[in-house]
Amino acid sequence: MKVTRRDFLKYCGVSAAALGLTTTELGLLEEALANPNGPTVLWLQGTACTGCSVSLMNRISSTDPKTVADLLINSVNLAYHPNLMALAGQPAAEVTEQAYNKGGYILVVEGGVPQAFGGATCLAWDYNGTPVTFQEAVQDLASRAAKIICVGQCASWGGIPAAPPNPTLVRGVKAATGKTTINIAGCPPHPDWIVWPVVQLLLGKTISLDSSGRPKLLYNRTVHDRCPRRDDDERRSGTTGRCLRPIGCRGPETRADCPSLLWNNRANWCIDANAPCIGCTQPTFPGTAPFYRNLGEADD
Ligand code: FSX
Ligand code: SF4
Repeated sequence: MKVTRRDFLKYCGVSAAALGLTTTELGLLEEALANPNGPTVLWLQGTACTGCSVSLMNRISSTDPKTVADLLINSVNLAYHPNLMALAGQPAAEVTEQAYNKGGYILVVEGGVPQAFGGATCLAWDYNGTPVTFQEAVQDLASRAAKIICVGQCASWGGIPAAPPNPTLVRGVKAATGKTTINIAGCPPHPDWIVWPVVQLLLGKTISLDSSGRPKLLYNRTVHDRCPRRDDDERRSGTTGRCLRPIGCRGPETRADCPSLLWNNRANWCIDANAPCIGCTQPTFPGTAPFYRNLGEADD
């Protein structure tokens, strides 16, 4: 099924509240998508689990447009994505070269940048028979990008691949390139968080970032702020003792709107599935402490 710009707009319309879009902005987005000279999007994947792409694809599959491939290739000019594009090898690498020569594209990076061993532990592609490391690809393409969006913890700050002892010296894109990045935090990020900056940039909007490079509008409140298991809410609903703080919930310091947005096509979210928040949108994630505290060690 070929998905049209109208389908993309329909998706944005359905998710307008989550994406922070007004009716006027949806109209402007329609104009932006109709512009054949709209920005090209290049999506690179480095050291990561591909969960960020999977998260995005999961969201799209339940409603129109049906697939993210259709959405991005036919509506936004997604010129390069290792999992979604039909091209591979040299022809795929040439797509990035053409975009580089033109400049002004949106560079989306998923995954961290390993810097040990000359970056040789993660290769982006072969070009004329020569391997190009992910580090080289990111540094080159970042230099001529209009904007850089880091999707997930790994691209933003290194994430799980950079956890100690980090033998391949994985770093986030800003640390590896010195460029300002828009960090879409989460391991993985919610699909609506991933679409949001793309839509904002298509609309020509400026994205205001917090001190960690996360869009303020997406990450302005903690999970704990809106958690239905807070003591006062619990008292109101006549239940008690459901707060997961005793087993290590990181909701009080973690910035995300999971309690209102919900996950898996709005089916549920971690805490309502009885799992404590593990703080996956914080720059310090995963840290060195275990995600769950044994109740035998609980001190509060
Ligand atoms: Fe990292 Fe993406 Fe965590 Fe995985 O690929 S943010 S390991 S869920 O998904 O980069
Ligand atoms: Fe806060 Fe976590 Fe308890 Fe919810 S479960 S009230 S986020 S500490």
